[in-house]
Amino acid sequence: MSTKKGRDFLHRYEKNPIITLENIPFRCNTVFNCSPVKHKGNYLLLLRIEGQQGYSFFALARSRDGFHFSVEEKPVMLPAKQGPFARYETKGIEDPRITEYNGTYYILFTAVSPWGPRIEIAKTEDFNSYERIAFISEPGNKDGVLFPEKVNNRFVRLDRPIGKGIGSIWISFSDDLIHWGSHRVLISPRPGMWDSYRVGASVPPIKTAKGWLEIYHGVKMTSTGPIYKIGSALLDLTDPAKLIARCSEPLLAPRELYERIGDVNNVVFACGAIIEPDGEIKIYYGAADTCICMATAQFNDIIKRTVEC
Ligand code: BMA
Repeated sequence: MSTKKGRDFLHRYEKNPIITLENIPFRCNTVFNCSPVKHKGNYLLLLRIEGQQGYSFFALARSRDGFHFSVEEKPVMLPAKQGPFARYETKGIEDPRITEYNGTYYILFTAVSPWGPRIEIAKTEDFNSYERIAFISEPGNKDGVLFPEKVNNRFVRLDRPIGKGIGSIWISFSDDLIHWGSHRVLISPRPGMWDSYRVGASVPPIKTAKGWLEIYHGVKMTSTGPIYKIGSALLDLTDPAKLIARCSEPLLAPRELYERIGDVNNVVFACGAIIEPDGEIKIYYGAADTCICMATAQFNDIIKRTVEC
């Protein structure tokens, strides 16, 4: 791992990208936003793959070291073709985000249909079989992330409803993971800044002594299109509807060619991270909607910076 500082707070793995189209054992268009988890001593990545037809689905990659992955022969979740989920997944399933809860891995993802994107929840215990549970939002919502534990006896999630075209991060609460309420706005775009156009939750919130750390994405609109960057914020531990800190600078911005050029230029987009026993955080991110990369930092440094900057 390079110790070179570069222009970003996160350190890119020097052999990025870690997964490209070449690593996928079946024909497809791109592989990008993915969610990592450590399971039985292995690193697993639930990958968003876009097929040649243009819609997305999920496949699984496995690794012993977190750097070298092999992708399973067949996708693990395809858009449902029949049953109650099918009509809301006709344009694909996107951006999985995994949260472990008592040995069950819940996956929040975006189901896309002609009515727009909506958030769906599924679960797996073994990463072999996956069970859809419910839709947990109406259309016009995406970027759902589930907290890893209940707060004040309720499940908590963040999401990104797109009311009036302004994408802010909202928080909601639930007793059963299916019915959600008490919705409140939490983090909004900041005029003039790198996250002035839209913001959305990226990594499921991570508990720290200083609060819940949320690694989110922020978008700035430019004359040639949007630029997606990764940033950080802290939410109050016992009242996560309260924002206590938000870094003014991003943690990572698209700079390398693989982040600059792809199906969608200028995108770094995370859906999950792993914190190692030695305190390093590995953030897995999609680059330019075309490949998967990884970047690291000392987790405590991110918390410190989020509070101070
Ligand atoms: C967002 C999401 C991501 C995607 C990004 C850039 O709205 O849909 O899946 O990576 O746009 O295209």
